[in-house]
Amino acid sequence: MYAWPASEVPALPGKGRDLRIHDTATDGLVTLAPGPVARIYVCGITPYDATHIGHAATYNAFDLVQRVWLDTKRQVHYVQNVTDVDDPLLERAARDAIDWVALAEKETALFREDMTALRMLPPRHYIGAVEAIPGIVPLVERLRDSGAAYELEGDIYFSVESDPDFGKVSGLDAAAMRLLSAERGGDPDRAGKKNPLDPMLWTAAREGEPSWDGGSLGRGRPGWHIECVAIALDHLGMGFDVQGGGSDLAFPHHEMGASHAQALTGEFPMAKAYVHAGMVALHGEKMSKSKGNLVFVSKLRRDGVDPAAIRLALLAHHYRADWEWTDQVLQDAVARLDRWRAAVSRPDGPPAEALVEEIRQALSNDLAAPAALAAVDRWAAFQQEHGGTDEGAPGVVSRAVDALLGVAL
Ligand code: 5CA
Ligand code: ZN
Repeated sequence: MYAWPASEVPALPGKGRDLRIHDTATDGLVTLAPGPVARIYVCGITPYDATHIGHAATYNAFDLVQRVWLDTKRQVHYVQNVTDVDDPLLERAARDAIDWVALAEKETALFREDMTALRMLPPRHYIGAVEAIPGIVPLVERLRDSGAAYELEGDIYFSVESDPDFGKVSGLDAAAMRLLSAERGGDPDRAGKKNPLDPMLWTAAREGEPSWDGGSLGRGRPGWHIECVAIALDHLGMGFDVQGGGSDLAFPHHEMGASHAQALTGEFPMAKAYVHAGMVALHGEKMSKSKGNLVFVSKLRRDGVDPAAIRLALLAHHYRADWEWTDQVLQDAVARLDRWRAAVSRPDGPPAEALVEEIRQALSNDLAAPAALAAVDRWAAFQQEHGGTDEGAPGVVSRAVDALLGVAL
């Protein structure tokens, strides 16, 4: 699939610091030391509804990861998927009596527009589940042939017990896993499974549902976790730097993905850091397509909200925090954007070098965006009150805010 256009990332004087970031698997901070090309996989949308602020907040976190790496003069190899066939998409299409392909295409197109407006850097490879099927089938065959997977009434399940490292990503106990499995796409109560947690790798063709040729697996469609593993291994290979998503993906999605990859390659972990963003709520509950308590990025844009203000609203919260979207959050961001724009609209101002270093330091320390915003706030307030004589300082600030925070002033 094609992704979306890249906004330019201005080069800054000097060089950024290596990223230290929280890894869910070790529940601690790790300093990543990627090679000249840093590798990141971020789980993409299931396109059955428009991009909401929760999605945007999660993609904002991983956009910052890339901006920190780019500032260390590395290249970034970024891969993202689109879960363009899965139960929730098919269910929504059936509910609304529309073609599931048309629904997926429409919502993916809107996602691209939202990402472009928010200045999120595009993935180098943007891969749909459907187009990944030819790569998924041989992996499932290998898992079955090696005994890590088994058949149940035509469906193929992965056996979590085949992986000695199972549980190491989320660190959850069996009871918690079972609850989350039922909530998040699993089927722990299906009779005949070896372990209730075992996830589906290949769903045999069902009446009225789309299906594809699965070679020796028979016709069917891919499971959710193997989709991301196949795409990640194909485009990045084992041991890439970051796998990212919201905290609701730690279990089962990233746990199962690590297990599939372990069974396929004998290695753990698939990613050096498992990075998870907090959940954004609305009216006290996690924003979710299934609940419908959503604030859409596209709706805000249609209402005339500057995408840079939306971005600042996201940046005002630490990526690991769970937080609540309110009108006040947006108003504060709009006011901040006005202050910053006024401050950089003059030809000179207070020196900017220390500010650039403060932003760098904040972001390299587990993406502390709120601290970066506070530093820019202080510079802008000083400019407002006292001005300054450094020619070109406002330009430096403007480029730093663009390059490191993705906000165009
Ligand atoms: N297609 C799969 C990943 S392979 C999926 O989870 N799609 S999604 O559309 O449901 O979510 C896309 C991303 O947004 C995921 O990383 C998810 O964790 C994140 N996300 C969903 N809801 C929220 C929320 N309320 N707050 C923050 N992030 C969220
Ligand atoms: Zn995924």
